[in-house]
Amino acid sequence: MPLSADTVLPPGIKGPGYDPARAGTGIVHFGPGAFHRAHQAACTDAALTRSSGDWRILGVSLQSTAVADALSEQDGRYTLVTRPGPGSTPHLQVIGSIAGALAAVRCTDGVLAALQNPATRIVSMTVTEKAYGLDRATGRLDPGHPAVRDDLVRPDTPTGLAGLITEGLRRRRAANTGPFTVLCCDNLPDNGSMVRNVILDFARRTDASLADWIAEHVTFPATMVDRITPAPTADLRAEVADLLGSADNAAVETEPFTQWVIEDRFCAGRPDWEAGGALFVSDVAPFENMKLRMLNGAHSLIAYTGVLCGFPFVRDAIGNPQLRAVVRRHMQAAAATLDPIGGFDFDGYADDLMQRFANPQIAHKTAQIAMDGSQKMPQRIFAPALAAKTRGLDITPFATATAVWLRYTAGLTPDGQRYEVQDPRSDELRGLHAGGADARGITARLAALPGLLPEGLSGDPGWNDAVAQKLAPMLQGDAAAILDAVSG
Ligand code: CS2
Repeated sequence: MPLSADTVLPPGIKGPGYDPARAGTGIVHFGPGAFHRAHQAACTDAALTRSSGDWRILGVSLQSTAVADALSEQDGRYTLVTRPGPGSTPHLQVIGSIAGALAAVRCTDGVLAALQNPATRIVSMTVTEKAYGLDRATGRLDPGHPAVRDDLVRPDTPTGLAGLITEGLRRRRAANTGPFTVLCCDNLPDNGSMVRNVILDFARRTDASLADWIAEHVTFPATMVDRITPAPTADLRAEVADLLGSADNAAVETEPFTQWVIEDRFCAGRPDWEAGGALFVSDVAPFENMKLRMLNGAHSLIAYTGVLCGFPFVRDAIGNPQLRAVVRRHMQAAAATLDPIGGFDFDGYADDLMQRFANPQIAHKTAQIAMDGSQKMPQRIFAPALAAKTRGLDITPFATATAVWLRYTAGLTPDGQRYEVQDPRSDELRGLHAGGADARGITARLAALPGLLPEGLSGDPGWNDAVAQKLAPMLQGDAAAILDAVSG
């Protein structure tokens, strides 16, 4: 029997500390994947336990149907497995904050009805960097993004994120049911303003007065989200079935650490997310930059080196003394590009990150993190590189991370294994290598791609030299040579 609202949980496994059936739905969340279930949904569960309220979540999958099906079959219930690390047994908890789930591809009407429902007061999302339809070069809507292009033609039957939210808001305005808060929970800098720009641009292209209404009434708080959550595996499902006595196709596994920093600007109320540890602040940017540059930047460095040099999981890369030292050094270089946060010690943060990365119970695939580099490198590596340059600091750590990403985009390990470079700009990235293993040519072609490097780097011979110098030995050598170039 699959897990459901009626499952009697075995002793020692905690279920919702409130009656989910009595808590109404107040949030529509796009992208109810593993990260959302380990992070915002778990935090909402804590909020409902402490303070109750009509804040359960309707999950909406934009692309796939599998997650929505798994959650629907289980009345939204799923197991959160937390793995504390060496010598500790995993902790299992069944979460009740997800009320249901829809797949937008087969239920646009249902999604729009939920957005229109006055009970919906927050629309949040974890859809990954590439789903927003953001033009990186202008910071505005990219009308050529496939979902945006289709939705601009038929704005009343949208399927993409910007189209759905804009149509939802149009209906709210028409029905006079007031606005909802739009809460971006993806790893993008200034993510509140980013999603605001995208929605306002989309609205302006269909109805200028709607754009004005949104600008006046809808709030778009910025957030920083953090919890390392590997993609769920068959092993996880087998372990959960064994311990729970029920099948659970929506189980997720994660680390104990969780952080959510949120700008407190909610136009229609919010849950008591402090109960789950959320921190409400007036300016998220310092936290966001710290996390993007130190955690995510180091992750990207590990991911590309890992795929090329045979470290399938982050913990394996950290287990290698040479790479461990490089990663710690990268965090230090990233920290030096940040403005101080009062009372916060970046060194201590880096030490904690190293421990989190090393957690032997967390099997976080380097190949998973390596995906979508074109969407991740700008905020993780290029922004701190420019900040380092401006501050007169050494740019080499960032040039190194850029070089190993470029080497990765060749799609071939040094021992001849091919892999797919999964990236919305994969054609352009493949094109970088069209002239063969010529480090200067590859670096120059990268500098010419729009919306990737800031001008302060793409036109800087010092930067391009530093990248090409690091890249050259990586193109010629074996895994050891790549590791040497990364650590040199
Ligand atoms: C990772 C992140 O896949 C990636 O790109 O760097 O998902 C990372 O695990 C999270 O941001 C941690 O909070």
